[in-house]
Amino acid sequence: MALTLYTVSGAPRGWRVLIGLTLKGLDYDVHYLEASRQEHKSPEYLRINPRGQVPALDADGLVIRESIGILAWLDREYRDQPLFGTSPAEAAQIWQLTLECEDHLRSAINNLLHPVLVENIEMPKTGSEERAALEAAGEAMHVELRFLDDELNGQSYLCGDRPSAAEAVAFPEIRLLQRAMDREPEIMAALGFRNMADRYPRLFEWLNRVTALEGMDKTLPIHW
Ligand SMILES: N[C@@H](CCC(=O)N[C@@H](CS)C(=O)NCC(=O)O)C(=O)O
Repeated sequence: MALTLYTVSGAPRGWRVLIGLTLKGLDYDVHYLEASRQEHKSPEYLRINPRGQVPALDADGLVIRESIGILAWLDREYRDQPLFGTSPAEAAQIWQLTLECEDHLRSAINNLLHPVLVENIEMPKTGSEERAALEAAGEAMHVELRFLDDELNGQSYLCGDRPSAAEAVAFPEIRLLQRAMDREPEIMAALGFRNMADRYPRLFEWLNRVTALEGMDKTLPIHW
């Protein structure tokens, strides 16, 4: 089956699907859209996804949108290397964590990294409303990192000993955080994001473990 993924370089939801395809060892083509040129809002792309969002997957003419829906479809179509486990109990655990990451982790990352990486703000003055908002976003992010670090206690991956859909959803977010720490070290350090290995050692090891999985390098944003 010919699989073509439509995404934007670095878009975390498209990245999820790239990881899902990679974990399953599937061959695929990627059609990168230029967000700066609004290609995801072009009439051609709106015929693929009327919401003008990425990702969308074309599987021999069957077009699927919604990143987690695509992961679920991949798992039904291709049974090897399951993304959602093999037993009801495993599926429950993986769906739970996958949706928690989609909800809590995604919004924590967005609230923190939008001002830091997209708006490129300077560190706001102590006592200002902006400073309080940024510190609150940082603290909400720490809550999520602590949560994931605890989940990794005694296991290699978020839901056990094999990578799953939870990795596909969590990895892009944590990798984006690492990118922000590399690109804006001062502001991130002021918010307590200095060295992930010290504060979140299990999560740091997990990040390295997932990074080292076969084919993961090809999922990284092409503009990095
Ligand atoms: N729930 C959708 C959300 C898709 C989404 O918001 N994608 C972002 C990129 S990560 C996008 O296309 N943003 C551009 C826009 O909404 O105009 C999914 O998980 O696929």
